Amino acid sequence: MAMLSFERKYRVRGGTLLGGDLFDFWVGPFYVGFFGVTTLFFSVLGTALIVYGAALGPTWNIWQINIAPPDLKYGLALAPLKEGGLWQIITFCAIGSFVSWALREVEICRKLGIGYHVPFAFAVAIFAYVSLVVIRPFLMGAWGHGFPYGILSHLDWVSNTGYQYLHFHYNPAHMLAVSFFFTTTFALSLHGALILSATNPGKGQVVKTPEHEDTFFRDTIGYSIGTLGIHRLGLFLALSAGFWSAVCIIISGPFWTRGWPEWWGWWLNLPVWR
Ligand code: UQ2
Repeated sequence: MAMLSFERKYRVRGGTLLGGDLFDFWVGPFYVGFFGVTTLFFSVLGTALIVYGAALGPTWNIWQINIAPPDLKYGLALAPLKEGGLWQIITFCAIGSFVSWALREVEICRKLGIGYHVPFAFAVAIFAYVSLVVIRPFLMGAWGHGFPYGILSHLDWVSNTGYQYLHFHYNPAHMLAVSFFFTTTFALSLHGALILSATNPGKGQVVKTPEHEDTFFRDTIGYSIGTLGIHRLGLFLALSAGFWSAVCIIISGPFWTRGWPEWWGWWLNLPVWR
């Protein structure tokens, strides 16, 4: 693969967090680094263990393959390999590879001298996953509260966990998370449509400028957030969606054990209604 002239200029030594110059090289287009090695190690081992777990199971049906966490009776201890121990090691490998990937992104940001927005954003996604398989199970005292690794089985887990709290839509943090997810898609649809409208003005016409983009929104709603602003808003909305998703599941169990509709009793019990 040919190197871009830009890459020739910026493929420089340094910026590593760990390993110094030892892993500071590229394989083809890919930066390696210490964390490239650990990403590869954890992802290959984790994937192999998933395939092994599937081989132990009753089916090769891709929808039905399931690698379950340990029974609740094992608490926060290590379980036998075929009784959830596999799930525990796979979880360890998953977190190991996700965090390695984030740190490899940090090293690349340091080389380029750019901000850490991308690894930060990825860290929020990692936080959402870790909430489900480490933080909440830990707070509830058993790894068995983690979700199972399987296409249908994890959906069943989400459904069952939701119904344990009667109606998850009454969870205030869930309300915030859903609202942020919807607003994220709204903002991206506005942005995507606006960019394409300005860059595809029609046959024979010249591509339009950001001033045209600003003017469209000033004419329609009296306000334009601006070309940089829309990306700040998008990042904020998307990270908020992930953050409140993590909060909504961490508070379910460790901090609220009854049905979520009941939580709103504080509102019904306000002295102003009496
Ligand atoms: C905008 C702008 C962009 C955009 C978009 C807007 C030129 C290319 C989409 C319009 C966005 C607004 C007014 C914010 C909407 C608020 C929410 C919460 C969805 O002004 O500047 O840059 O892409």
